[in-house]
Amino acid sequence: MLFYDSPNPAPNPRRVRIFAAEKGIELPSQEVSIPKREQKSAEFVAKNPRGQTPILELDDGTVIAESVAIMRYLEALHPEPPLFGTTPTEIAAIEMWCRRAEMIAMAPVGQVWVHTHPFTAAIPGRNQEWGETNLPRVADAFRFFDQSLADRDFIAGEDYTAADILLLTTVDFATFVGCGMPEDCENLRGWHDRVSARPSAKA
Ligand SMILES: N[C@@H](CCC(=O)N[C@@H](CS)C(=O)NCC(=O)O)C(=O)O
Repeated sequence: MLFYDSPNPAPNPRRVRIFAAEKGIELPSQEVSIPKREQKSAEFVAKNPRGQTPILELDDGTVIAESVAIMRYLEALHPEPPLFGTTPTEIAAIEMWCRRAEMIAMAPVGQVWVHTHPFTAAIPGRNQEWGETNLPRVADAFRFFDQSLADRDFIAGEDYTAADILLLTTVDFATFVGCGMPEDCENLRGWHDRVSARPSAKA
């Protein structure tokens, strides 16, 4: 298999790298440069019509796009340690927090990134005002996660899971974009210190 990766600050390939590091999986990788727009080359778009990284190409030519789908594939191949849960309740809780990380936090961070950041200035259809409208949504999202972390060490419960990976990559990308967690988010900051101290966070 071959993992088509893009370096930080790209948050979605980083999810997979952290996930693989937690599992001790070595992924043969090829870098796709987003600044050079290699993800839009005809060769890459033939593999992923969305023109985005990451993707995982299997030896039989199957291409898995979407970072969470790749994480699920790796979990199925390497169930230990489980990062998507094992009991029905754990599986549901982790899914709930993964979806919340993506929809409540990552979605508005993505809008701030695409519509306000200097790196994305050339993107057609950019709307600075819309991007700025999302700034309070990002802060609200981080405060929601902050409150949720008041009574536990990790976002989906007492164990580190895929949901922590999605939230960590979102928080770090938001910081890069310039809309990091508000000062008053003490629980979120404590959680961030905890998950960032894991060796996998260096990915
Ligand atoms: N939902 C996708 C999002 C993929 C995505 O947005 N990838 C970014 C890198 S983090 C990308 O390729 N951006 C360049 C572009 O959209 O042209 C996933 O989870 O993999």
